Amino acid sequence: MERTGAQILWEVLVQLGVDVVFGYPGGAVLPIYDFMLEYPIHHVRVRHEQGAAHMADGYARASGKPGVVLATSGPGATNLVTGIATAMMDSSPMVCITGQVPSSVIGMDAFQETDITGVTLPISKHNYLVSNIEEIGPTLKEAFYIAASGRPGPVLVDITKDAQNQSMDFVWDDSPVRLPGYRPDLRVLPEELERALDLIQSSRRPVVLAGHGVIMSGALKELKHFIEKTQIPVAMTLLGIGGLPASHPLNLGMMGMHGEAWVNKAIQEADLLLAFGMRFDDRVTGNLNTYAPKARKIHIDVDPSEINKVIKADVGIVGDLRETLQTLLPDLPQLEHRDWLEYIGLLKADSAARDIQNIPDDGHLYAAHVIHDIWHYTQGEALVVTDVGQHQMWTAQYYQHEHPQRLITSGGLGTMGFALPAAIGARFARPDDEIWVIAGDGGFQMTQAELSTCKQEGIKLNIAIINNGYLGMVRQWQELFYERRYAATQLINPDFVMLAQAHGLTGLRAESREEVHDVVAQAREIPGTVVIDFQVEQEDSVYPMVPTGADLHNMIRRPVPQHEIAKSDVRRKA
Ligand SMILES: Cc1cc2nc3c(=O)[nH]c(=O)nc-3n(C[C@H](O)[C@H](O)[C@H](O)COP(=O)(O)OP(=O)(O)OC[C@H]3O[C@@H](n4cnc5c(N)ncnc54)[C@H](O)[C@@H]3O)c2cc1C
Ligand SMILES: Cc1ncc(C[n+]2csc(CCOP(=O)(O)OP(=O)(O)O)c2C)c(N)n1
Ligand SMILES: [Mg+2]
Repeated sequence: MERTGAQILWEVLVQLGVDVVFGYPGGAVLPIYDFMLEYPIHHVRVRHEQGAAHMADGYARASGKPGVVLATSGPGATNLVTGIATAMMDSSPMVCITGQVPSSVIGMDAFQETDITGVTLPISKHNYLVSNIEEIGPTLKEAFYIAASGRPGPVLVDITKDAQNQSMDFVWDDSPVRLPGYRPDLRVLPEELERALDLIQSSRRPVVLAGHGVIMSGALKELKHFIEKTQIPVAMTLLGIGGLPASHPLNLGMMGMHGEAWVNKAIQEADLLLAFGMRFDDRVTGNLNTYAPKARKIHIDVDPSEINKVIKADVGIVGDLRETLQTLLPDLPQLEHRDWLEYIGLLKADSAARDIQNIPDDGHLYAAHVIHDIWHYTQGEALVVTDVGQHQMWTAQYYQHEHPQRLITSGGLGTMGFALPAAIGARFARPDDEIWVIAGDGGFQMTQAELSTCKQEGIKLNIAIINNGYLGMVRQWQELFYERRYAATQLINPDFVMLAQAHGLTGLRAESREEVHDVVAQAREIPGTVVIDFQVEQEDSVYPMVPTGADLHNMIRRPVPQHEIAKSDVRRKA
């Protein structure tokens, strides 16, 4: 049947199972928008294209399916850049469709012309410029396949306006995508598995480093089975959180810059590290010259370029983590590491008194109180989306997750402004889940315009603004490393309660710990989006901390106030 390029685009999206698109119109995509209402796909009109990109990313992280963005050429397309880079760093699948000026004027500095394939080349998994109607269908199919297969990532498809307007006979082709040279399905070599098994059996102090790849490959059951059979303790990366229930006795907690002290110490003393779907980010390793000096390394990753990129692997296995663990499991013997686990338990006891913020209610409201209490009242079952900064680290430390895809956070790029739009995207993936945004007062203001999108879409989110009056994480660095010269980090904020009200939403405020329970309870009851302004202690710091480039075991520890020494870990008691 005769179709325009714009119609073909929508038909292909329907065939690929797309149910929601996040976008913003403009001249170069008007032919596509003109047919939008004829197709059964919900379109969320955002307030800024960066918001659309983070929404698609949040949707992808909450569902495992690629999120879809639609934007116009020039400024529409360049507004996507931060969102695309964010998704690229954290391997999140996304397809961004942009309109481009007509092919006859490309290269002539036409109105709103930007070479967006050139701009996004280094920050996308792949991109295309489509200037011919015949390429629209096959290119979109390829784009979705590339975004979601192997190591997932963002793909951009730039379509010229003339290609959108051309017509041709269109029949949906459901044959599988074949791309010579793109091999996301590499098979594991048996001799590598043999070597891995030898190292596992001879190790006395092994640690599994569980990353985002555990969640992306769906290797939850396999990981649990693997560690229970081998009795190997597990350290989580920030993006791996939820890959193993926090309450599992072999789950040590988060590693790295703001990880638990005992976790980093265990890594430094280990004789074997098993890196499962993680990429040894510098926030995880600290000084590479002194990182896990006694440990052999087994690295399993679907992306061959990750093996030996940062850490030299004794055994490098390229393959999907779930499939690799499934192959390994039958040959694994039952193992015990009693002494090692006991030793880590001793390290833990010291850290619990020192590092966990267990401050009695002294009239001050600490961010850790708020996050701990939200965890407590939601019984750890909420989907939590954070922004970037101190509150993000406290969320990783104090909101314990039992399930995967329930902590959504920008790790690699650390993009302030991510939380609110990503949570809106997650809402479309998880219509029935309780969703909490935990954002800093600084980052929230970067994309706060998307409160209007919440109102327009009738979305329910609970938004906790951890309002410390500072760009807290930067202030902390200034306190520790720049002799407290607080240049450009103090914030004069809007009244967040009135801001919510101006958007037709509910605003609440809490200034003391007693008020936390009430505002959380109210927020959970009120049907629409609720913004809570938590006015917390201003000059509080995240501990422990490995300063950039320092040895992983040389953490700055929380000073131990006398009244805290006797207290035990609130999280585990609650
Ligand atoms: C303020 C701030 C502080 C931070 N502090 C910390 C910290 O203390 N600790 C910490 O851990 N992080 C911290 N981070 C996050 C850090 O920067 C990285 O984003 C994070 O460590 C990356 O985790 P990852 O390697 O598991 O995930 P990713 O970066 O997403 O990497 C996932 C890996 O899994 C692989 N993979 C994907 N799919 C599969 C599959 N199917 N099979 C096998 N492999 C697969 C990918 O190829 C990739 O190599 C911080 C970030 C910020 C913003
Ligand atoms: C877009 C962007 N700009 C700058 C930074 C650098 N940065 C990292 S954390 C941070 C402070 C965040 O402040 P806030 O949102 O108030 O959170 P807090 O640390 O106070 O919890 C800044 C400026 C960043 N990560 N992202
Ligand atoms: Mg702040």
